[in-house]
Amino acid sequence: MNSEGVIIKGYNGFYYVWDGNKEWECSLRGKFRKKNQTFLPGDRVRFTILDEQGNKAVIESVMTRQTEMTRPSIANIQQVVIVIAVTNPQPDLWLLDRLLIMSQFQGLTPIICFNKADLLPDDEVKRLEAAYTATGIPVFITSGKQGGGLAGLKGILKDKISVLAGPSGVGKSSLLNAIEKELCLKTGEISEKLARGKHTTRHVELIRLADGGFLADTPGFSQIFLPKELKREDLIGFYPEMEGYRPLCKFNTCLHRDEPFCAVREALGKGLIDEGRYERYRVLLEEVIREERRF
Ligand SMILES: Nc1nc2c(ncn2[C@@H]2O[C@H](COP(=O)(O)OP(=O)(O)O)[C@@H](O)[C@H]2O)c(=O)[nH]1
Ligand SMILES: [Mg+2]
Ligand SMILES: [Zn+2]
Repeated sequence: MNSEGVIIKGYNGFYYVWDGNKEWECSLRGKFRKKNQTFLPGDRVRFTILDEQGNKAVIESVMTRQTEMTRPSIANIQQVVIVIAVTNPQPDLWLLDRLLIMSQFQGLTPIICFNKADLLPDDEVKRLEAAYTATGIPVFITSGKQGGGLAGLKGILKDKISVLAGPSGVGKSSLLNAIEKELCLKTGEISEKLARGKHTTRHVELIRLADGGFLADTPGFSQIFLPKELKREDLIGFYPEMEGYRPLCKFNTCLHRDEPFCAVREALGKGLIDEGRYERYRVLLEEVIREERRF
């Protein structure tokens, strides 16, 4: 009998495939080994059932990947949840803006999550959120520790393959554990990871969500380089709240620095664009220009 599903992890030469109802331990046909073809979590595969009771099957074919992400290697990611702590560690808005550029550049939908909201007064959290309201990018305020704000976040993760990104220590693994715990309570599953109390980020794995969809954890990182192919005049296109003004600039080569009749700067002057966002744009623009010159 044939079926299809999504690889949620590879481990010890087996691939674990979720078909919408249960998990199958799948081996590979020899032809894949000969071709040295590798499979990633997120890959959609067709498989033949070998042992219904024992949940054993063999993978027959893999469908074309829509997206492919490295470090960690995951196929068919649709959304990137960029997690930033409102404090402890201090919010790194440079990294947030770089990740927003990167994810859009790769064709992935960004989502912002300001976590550890329990540690900061509401008005200060609101101020962080306000800088990103005009972007139209969804912003969630959460506390992975106390469970606050998780309902909204879970809503947007439904039926999608999403990945958590952001610096280390911001609470990515805690968020994942909080979300997975609910799945286990709902389905009565016993998770080894929960028994151990903590996720490890060594094995790349998609975590099933209770309402459908998958979420993967990633280890933190502190540095993100902008894509080498990014051109100076295209950078503004990754600032959703600014790019709408670009066609109104007098010169179509405008980089929105100090050119006359720049509609982006006029909007900034009217308070329609967040100053911090614009200042970081200016610095990242110089970085893009420096990179262009190196090649
Ligand atoms: N106060 C508070 N602490 C949190 C929250 N989320 C995570 N933490 C703590 O922050 C630390 C880092 O969390 P972790 O999930 O490992 O962060 P990761 O490196 O991004 O995966 C741990 O000590 C957590 O208990 C939160 O929402 N509120
Ligand atoms: Mg972690
Ligand atoms: Zn301009």
